[in-house]
Amino acid sequence: MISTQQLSATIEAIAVPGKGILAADESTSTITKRFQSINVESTEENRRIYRSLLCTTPNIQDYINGVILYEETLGQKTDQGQLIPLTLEKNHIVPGIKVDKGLVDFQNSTEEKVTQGLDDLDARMNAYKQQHARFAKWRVVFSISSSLPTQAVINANAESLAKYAAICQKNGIVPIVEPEVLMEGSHTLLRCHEVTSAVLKTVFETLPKHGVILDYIILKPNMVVPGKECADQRNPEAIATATLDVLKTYVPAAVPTINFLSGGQSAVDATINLNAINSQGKQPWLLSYSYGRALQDPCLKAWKGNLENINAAQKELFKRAKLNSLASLGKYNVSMENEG
Ligand code: 5MM
Repeated sequence: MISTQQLSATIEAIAVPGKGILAADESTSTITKRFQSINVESTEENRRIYRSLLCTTPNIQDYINGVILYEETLGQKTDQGQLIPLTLEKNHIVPGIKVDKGLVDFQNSTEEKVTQGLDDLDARMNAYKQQHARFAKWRVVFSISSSLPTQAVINANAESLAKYAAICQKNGIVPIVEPEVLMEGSHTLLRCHEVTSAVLKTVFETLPKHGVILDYIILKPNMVVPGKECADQRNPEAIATATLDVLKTYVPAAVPTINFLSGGQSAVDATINLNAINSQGKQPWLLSYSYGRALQDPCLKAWKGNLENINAAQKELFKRAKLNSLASLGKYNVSMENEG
């Protein structure tokens, strides 16, 4: 039996117009790659300094009301000696936790992946709650080629998302449901539309079969975009139209908020496209952001692992959060990139 009181309170705290989620839940191997790009060693202490920097950015709560953390960060403290999730809570930002355990090959394929971590998930939930997490995240990924993804991998990933979401809700934790169609490849916008449709169709057929209540989930999908190597990159309006077409066809209105991933779009492109999506009239759900790279990249580059750069890095994060907040309201203009 699901007690909806906690789920409802968390959704009310997160599904707020003009606010979005920061994805700061890179696994150790992913954050190590990010740090390598700025020549910083990925030690536990450097990861603590960096995640503290993100979570203590002055006034970030004006635009960010949820942060997805990695398990390690739940137990780390700011320089002031306060646990990072508690610092977030104090600033009216809801702490969340990545609960999947990463990707493994699907059956005999090396090209298709499924997500692992279900086995001990129910048992882990209680510990995450004790550590102040009120929502969770589980990501599945799909590569596009002329023959992929197969319906078999779509079914397998939809099943894991649904089982995860049901376990979260049973424990009073709001699940972020993240089915990501990857941007790698030369596929067209139309092909991404086709694959994203197939994925969301299956996901929303599967969630109710496992008793997941759609009113208490956050959907974190990709935007419908052409592959990175596609010659025809299309304009933001075409991306917005294609994205909304898929969402309106497959995502029930009961879902309160859709928070897009950035998926490798540049920071500015992710803002421009979010604004275009929110410039096409009122939709049944909020349409906001849960970006990782598109919020963090300029901040990471400004930080460079140097304590003296912390203020400059926080200013970069604040700027991206503010501009994406405006984009989530359809009030962004690219000329704002050069202001302030
Ligand atoms: C922040 O990165 C998240 C964790 O990634 P790994 O499991 O690969 O370490 C990731 O799930 C992220 O939340 C999504 O990919 C969305 O981030 P982007 O950068 O695409 O907005």
